[in-house]
Amino acid sequence: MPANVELLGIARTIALRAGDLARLRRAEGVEIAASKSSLSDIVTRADQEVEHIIRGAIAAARPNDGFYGEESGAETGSSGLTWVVDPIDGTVNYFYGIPSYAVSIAVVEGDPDPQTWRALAGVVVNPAAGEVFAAAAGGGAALNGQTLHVNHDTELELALVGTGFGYDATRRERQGRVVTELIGRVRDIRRIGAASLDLCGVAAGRLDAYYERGLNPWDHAAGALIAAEAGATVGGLRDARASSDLVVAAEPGLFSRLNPLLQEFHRDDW
Ligand code: LIP
Repeated sequence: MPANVELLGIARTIALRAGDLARLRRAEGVEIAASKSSLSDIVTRADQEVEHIIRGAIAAARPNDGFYGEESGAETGSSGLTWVVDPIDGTVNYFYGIPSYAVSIAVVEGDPDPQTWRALAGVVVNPAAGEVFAAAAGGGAALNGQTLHVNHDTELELALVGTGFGYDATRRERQGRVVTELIGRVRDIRRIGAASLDLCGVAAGRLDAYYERGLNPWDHAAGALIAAEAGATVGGLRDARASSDLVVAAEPGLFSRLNPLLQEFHRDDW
């Protein structure tokens, strides 16, 4: 089994190359290739092209590892490791030219299931901002080589909380009602539009907390490790691990104050 820092090096090299391509394609103009779960859930030709080069580079570097990507699906490997990839997280931002999108690459031990995997290394590159967030399990988290630490001792009423909304209109309405319940109890809400950058925002102290329901594994695989390595508590509903039911990341004290509220607001299955 390679060391986590070796895996991180592979992830970083590939993510930087993928980020350069994403930025180039954005400058050339972005075309929608298809829509997925709804008309607003788009995939661009750049998403597909970027994932293609990521998948090829990982196969060349780690031919026996598994792959699980947003656009090209899953392939089981024989090594016990799986690369979990969102080629362009924040696709709608990318399509509109909003400079908050990211290449997210993580490598996990075990099945690509957030309920059971052990994340070993993760990289989130925001090409528009020239920011590289990275973490190896047990090795801390960094932004462009500078060590990251979450905020601490944040009271709920002074917490800046990130969240996001799904592509299904009915779910978005429910998520909007959760924001209505929460916004008067915290400092303010931010909707950045890319879960990986939200989670890296918690790691960097740009957000005190982040939560979202309905995320796919590739949305949070790398960012959750980066947040955890920067000192955040990362979890899901009640004592569950982060999953599509709910992803919550916050500095530990705030997590214990925020999580009961989020459990109450997400008590129903919707
Ligand atoms: C996005 C997430 C974001 C969520 C969006 C979308 P995508 O992922 O990163 O947090 O609010 O609805 O799911 O689709 O851009 O890869």
